[in-house]
Amino acid sequence: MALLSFERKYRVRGGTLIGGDLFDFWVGPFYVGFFGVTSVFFAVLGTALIVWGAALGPTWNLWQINIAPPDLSYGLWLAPLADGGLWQIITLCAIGAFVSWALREVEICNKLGMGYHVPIAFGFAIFAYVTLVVFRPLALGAWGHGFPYGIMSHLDWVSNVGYQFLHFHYNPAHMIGITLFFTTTLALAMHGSIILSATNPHEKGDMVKSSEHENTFFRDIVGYSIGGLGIHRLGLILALSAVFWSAVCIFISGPLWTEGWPEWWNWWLELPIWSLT
Ligand code: UQ2
Repeated sequence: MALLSFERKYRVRGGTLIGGDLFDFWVGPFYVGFFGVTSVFFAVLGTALIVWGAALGPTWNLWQINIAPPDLSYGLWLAPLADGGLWQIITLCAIGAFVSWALREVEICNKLGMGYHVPIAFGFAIFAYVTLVVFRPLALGAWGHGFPYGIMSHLDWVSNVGYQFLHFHYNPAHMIGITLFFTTTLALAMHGSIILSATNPHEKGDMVKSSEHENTFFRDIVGYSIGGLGIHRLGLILALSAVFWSAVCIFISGPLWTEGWPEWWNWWLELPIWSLT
């Protein structure tokens, strides 16, 4: 793939976290680096193990292929390959590939003199995944609490865990997570619509409007404009908070509370302040 003329200026040497200049090169449009090598290594190994797991299973139907975690009876031990061991190694490969990719992003940020917002944001997604397949299974004492790798099977897992906890209704972290997801969609809808409406002409031949038009629209309608940079900061914090509270929601379901979440709120009724006798 051809290098765009201005890209040469930004393709600078250095900024690597490990390996010095050894892996500091590009393949076509792609920066390699030490973590490019480890990304590809873990991704290829993990994918090969998934195909191996599929070959052991009863079906090649893409929707039904399933790599299950070990039975709960294996606790936190290593399981035989065909009995959940593949799931364990595939999980390690996935985490290796995700973390490698995040660190490759960090090296590219260094080269460009950018902040680390992108790798930090990706780190929240990695954190959510690791919460599901490592932190929560550790807290519950068995790898079998991780979710199975399969298109239908992981949906079944979500459904079953949902029933187990009354669909998380009245889980306080669930409430906060939902509120943040909805607010994220509201913010993006407001942002996307204001950008399109300021960019597209109102009448044929109109000029593209400036950011002052955007400010004025929101000041006229809600009395406040957060600004062009502000809306992106707000969007990022809303999205990352939604991911964070989702992870809290599932982590506390099981390790901290095993009944339906409505009962959790009995702490309020059990406060000593109500007993007047
Ligand atoms: C804004 C602004 C933008 C925007 C948006 C707003 C010019 C192009 C969407 C308006 C945002 C506000 C009022 C905050 C809303 C708060 C929540 C919690 C949804 O002012 O600057 O830049 O895109």
